[in-house]
Amino acid sequence: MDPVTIYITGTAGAGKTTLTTAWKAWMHDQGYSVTTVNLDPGMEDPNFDPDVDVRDWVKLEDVMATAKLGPNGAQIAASDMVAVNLASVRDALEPLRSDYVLVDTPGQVELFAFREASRAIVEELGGDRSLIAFLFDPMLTRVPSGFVSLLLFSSTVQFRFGLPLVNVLAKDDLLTEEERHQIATWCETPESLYDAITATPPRGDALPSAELFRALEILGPNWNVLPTSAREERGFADLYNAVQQVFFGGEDLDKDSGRPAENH
Ligand SMILES: Nc1nc2c(ncn2[C@@H]2O[C@H](COP(=O)(O)OP(=O)(O)O)[C@@H](O)[C@H]2O)c(=O)[nH]1
Ligand SMILES: [Mg+2]
Repeated sequence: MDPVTIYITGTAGAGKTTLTTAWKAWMHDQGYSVTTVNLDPGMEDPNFDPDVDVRDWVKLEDVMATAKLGPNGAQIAASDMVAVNLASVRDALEPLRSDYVLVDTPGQVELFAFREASRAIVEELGGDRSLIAFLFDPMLTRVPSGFVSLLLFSSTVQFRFGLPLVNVLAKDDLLTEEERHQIATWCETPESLYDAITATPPRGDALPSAELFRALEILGPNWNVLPTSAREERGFADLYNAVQQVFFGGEDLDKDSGRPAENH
């Protein structure tokens, strides 16, 4: 069976790289077979040691030097060059034969979500056993307008890729108990989020919050945002179960094979 490939995406600094490392360690401890891939040509995190690193083929600093581009232009050029080198990434990944592949995506979400090359990357790397984990930044999530904006953003990403998507609240150790409870309530009862977002009237000709919320309801996003903390190693079992739910309908996996246990 082909591996389940999970693309970890979200706004810059949301915690993608840290979560990729911590979740891999957790899966490894549980006895699941997992590998990590770095798709960020600009990755400079010394704590991240991916099994397959696109920087073996495309490095942001090299693109800047050879194409004489500034960091922004080079990031765009480099993310397109990743697509060109994808066969090499796949060839490096193939002999590792894991059941799960965690893919860390470029720091800036738009380089993954809004570049045409990314669709080709996802298609070639994970095919129809791909899933997107969209990270919610805790500082945005705790504010009603930030939370609604991230729900809209994650729906946009899901729409772009046409893939299953799991919403993940990252770094929830940075939130107070009260904030965590508030976010959980918004997830469980969207009406409470409606009340929160309509409490402040919009200024000038800003889009009325109530209308925006109705649009969100029609979109029918996944309201559930799974709380995690890579720092405190929390939430990984729930995240893993959410992935299971998508691909195996929630069956237990056999710890030796990482596949659904046959006698269940
Ligand atoms: N408190 C806390 N900080 C975190 C956590 N995960 C990541 N960070 C910090 O958030 C910053 C950005 O993390 P990083 O993984 O590089 O984000 P990325 O740009 O989305 O890949 C770094 O300073 C991390 O140390 C977490 O679970 N808790
Ligand atoms: Mg990163």
